[in-house]
Amino acid sequence: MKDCIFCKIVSGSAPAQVLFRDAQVTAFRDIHPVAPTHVLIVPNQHISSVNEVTPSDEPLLGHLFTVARQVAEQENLTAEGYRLIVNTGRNAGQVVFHLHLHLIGGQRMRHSMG
Ligand code: DGP
Repeated sequence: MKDCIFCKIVSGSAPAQVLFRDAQVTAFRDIHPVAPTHVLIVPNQHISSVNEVTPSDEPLLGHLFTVARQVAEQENLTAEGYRLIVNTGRNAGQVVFHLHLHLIGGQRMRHSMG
């Protein structure tokens, strides 16, 4: 989608530290990391948020989690653990309206969910 920064990263027209890319999913480092490891995992196709997800997206979203697991392994996070976050809409603080999984790890996190 025109003017979507994550679509530009997916297509290679905007720079990012890409860790993984295949036909369906791209993973790249967050520009403002909140922990030693902070990776964003996005579907290559533009889905604005979880609000726009449909049953036909289920294989894609399953793959998103498989890639999250692979990136967690690559980043040596599996043993100590990590957090996956999907912000949806204003109250959750979603800033980029292209669905993404935050993969955060490398430090002990507070248990707060709010
Ligand atoms: P969210 O609040 O869930 O929409 O998080 C959006 C994240 O995207 C935020 O942690 C910062 C990151 N981000 C925004 N613009 C860019 C960019 O141009 N490049 C990269 N790598 N990350 C970005």
